[in-house]
Amino acid sequence: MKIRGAKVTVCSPGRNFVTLKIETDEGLSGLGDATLNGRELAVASYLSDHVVPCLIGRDPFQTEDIWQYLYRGAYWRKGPVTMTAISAVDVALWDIKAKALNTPLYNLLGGRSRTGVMAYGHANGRDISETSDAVAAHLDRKFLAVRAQCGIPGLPTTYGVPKGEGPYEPAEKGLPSEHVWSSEKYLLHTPKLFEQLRVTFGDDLHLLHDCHHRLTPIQAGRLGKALEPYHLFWMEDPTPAELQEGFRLIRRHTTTPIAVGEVFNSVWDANLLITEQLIDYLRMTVLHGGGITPMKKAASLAEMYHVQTGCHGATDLSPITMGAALHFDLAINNFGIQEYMPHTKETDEVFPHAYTFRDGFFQPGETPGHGVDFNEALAAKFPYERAYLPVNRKLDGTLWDW
Ligand code: EZ4
Ligand code: CO
Repeated sequence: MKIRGAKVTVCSPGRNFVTLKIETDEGLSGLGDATLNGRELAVASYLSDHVVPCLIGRDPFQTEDIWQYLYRGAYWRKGPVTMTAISAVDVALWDIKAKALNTPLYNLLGGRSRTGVMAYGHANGRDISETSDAVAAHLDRKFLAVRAQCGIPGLPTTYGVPKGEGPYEPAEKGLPSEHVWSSEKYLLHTPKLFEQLRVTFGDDLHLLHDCHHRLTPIQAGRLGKALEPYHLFWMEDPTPAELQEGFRLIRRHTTTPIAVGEVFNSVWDANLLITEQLIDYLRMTVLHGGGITPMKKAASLAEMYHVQTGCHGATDLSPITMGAALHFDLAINNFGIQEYMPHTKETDEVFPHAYTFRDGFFQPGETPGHGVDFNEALAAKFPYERAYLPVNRKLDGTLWDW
């Protein structure tokens, strides 16, 4: 079998997605997601201008060699644009391979290691009572794990909290909006949220929280310590992780489990975090982490150091990534939890998929490949629309992490 061609499509059925379809001379095709929130067109160009011409004529079964060809062969290594593009190729090739062998992808990754993939949903609200209602709505839908975020008194808006009605979507149309931030107000308010959630919902529910890289390590240590009585499943992205050593300081102060890595694109972003056991969950994905090929390796390294996976699964990861991630989650031994945010109805129609959710767990489905399809004709009705994540400033205007 040989790769005959590949096509990149950018569409916006509610938000922007970049999709790669690789076609073979035997009629089989595979799909990969290449979406990089707010920088979609850069990855589309990287693929169509620089990668697709190199794929023609290659054997799609050579997932390892083609990955190395695109990673080592480019000379310029790592970085989110490069690694997202490589991921799209890698996931599409694994999809082709599983389809050719007529088996669901998880069978090529080790087979079924568990009965289902536990996922957590997002409960957001402008205040504690709204967030509490959102948690209750997740319990009605049988979620066993919920991430809770809420607005902070004294701050007009908070990232992660919807401004209007309808499901929450991190990117906003047009140029970036701005949020205002105060770590002091946040640190005072957040323990009150979790105190109330434990009073209302008891101890069994898994509760998670995302700090969006906004704290210094010592502030993160303080928050983790304050949250210990409410035994969180994890505290996510407590501090920016470019300085991996910074997590030593957090670890010295708290036993609250730590998750990090949704912005990582290489195991080299997490080598110290893993080997010094500074984190409990690695959030790198098959999308931004360069595909299934390197994620298998990163997960194996993590397994040796008691680190589990907790793949990022926000709406900017297309259903193709969700499908591929669920096969990965089902197969590896050190899976921890999978994030889930609902896509729009239009997105689900553009990407018909085999995965299903029931009683707190996802199943990737038994369709050969990763089980996610792409309706190109429908996608053409939703052209690209400029959209960005918001930026975040402290009360005095200083640009800060989000
Ligand atoms: O900010 O997906 O845990 N989930 C998150 C998301 C991310 C966006 C970035 O593209 O933090 O909301
Ligand atoms: Co996050």
